[in-house]
Amino acid sequence: MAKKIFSGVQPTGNLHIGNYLGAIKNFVDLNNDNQNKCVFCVVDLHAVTVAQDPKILRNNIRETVATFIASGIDPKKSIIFNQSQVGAHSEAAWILSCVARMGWLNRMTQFKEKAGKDKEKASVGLYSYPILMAADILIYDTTHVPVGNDQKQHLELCRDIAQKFNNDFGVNDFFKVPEPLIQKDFSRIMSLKDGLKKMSKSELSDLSRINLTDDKDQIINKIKKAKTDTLPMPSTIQDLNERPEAKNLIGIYSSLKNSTLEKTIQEFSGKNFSEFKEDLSQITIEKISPISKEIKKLLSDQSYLDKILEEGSKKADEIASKKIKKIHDIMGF
Ligand code: AQP
Repeated sequence: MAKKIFSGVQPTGNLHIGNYLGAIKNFVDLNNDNQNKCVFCVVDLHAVTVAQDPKILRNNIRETVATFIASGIDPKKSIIFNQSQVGAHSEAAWILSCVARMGWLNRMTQFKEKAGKDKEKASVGLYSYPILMAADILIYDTTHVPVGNDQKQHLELCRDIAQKFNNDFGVNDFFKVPEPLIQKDFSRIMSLKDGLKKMSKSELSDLSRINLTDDKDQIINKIKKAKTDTLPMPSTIQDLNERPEAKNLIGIYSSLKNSTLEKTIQEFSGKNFSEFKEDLSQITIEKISPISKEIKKLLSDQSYLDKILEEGSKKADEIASKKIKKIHDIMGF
């Protein structure tokens, strides 16, 4: 069945192997299926929910586009653009913020994690971020949203908002209620320093993640220093219980190999961790280095990247502004 796909990545720098395995790799597969209509967005309006330096933000927007293309998304097949260039996102977000309920937003765990202890000082945008995310998705009549596991709750909220709008205005099926596309395994890659914490761009320690721009030596060094425990490599899945760091590294290896945890466990059962880490470094370099080389090459041609964004924004605007006109009509504007 033809799917309408939408997903976004924040241009907050340091795109890492978690973003790749949890989301971008999946975008590439969806882009390659000719039946799908894909829209991939650099969500710069989401990025400014925390302070950004404008010059760095502009570079990060280009770097995110370069990462999409270097990973295998074809701008001739999929729409690639940045959110701020299509006004319909902000307008729909305002309208949907009048549909969403405070109680729904109060349950969002990502806000609690990101705002930390001092919620009073967090931006209002950080709090209402999931409504903008719902707007992003709904204005393209999206049927499927490929995301990492951390976005599951926001997607459920998006579904609730779509249904409430349709009910409130008696417009059955006006907003399509989108399905999440979350990989069964490896949809949450954890920090190399703490197997209980998500690998994240904003984590201060660069050793906690493998960036998609890391070179061979950086990858080897980070994997060598990655936290493990004192036990030998597991022989069964059950052996991974209570061993979050080992599970994470074995998960990364399995995902890069397009294999399963079970097969990886079989492959390394009885061996020691240092042997496994060598093989993990090798497969990571094999998969990530071509992407990182291509990112660097693309970044040397800024006008090409800007052109992709400009053309993508025009195409996205054509679709989104039609939906906004219909929303105006429904709401009596
Ligand atoms: N650790 C992860 N494992 C699997 N998937 C992940 N994603 C992010 N981290 C992991 C998925 O990547 C896509 C883009 O994420 P994003 O840039 O929009 O924002 P995020 O989820 O907030 O990512 P980070 O890395 O944690 O950024 P910061 O530190 O800036 O908040 C999404 O589909 C996400 O699920």
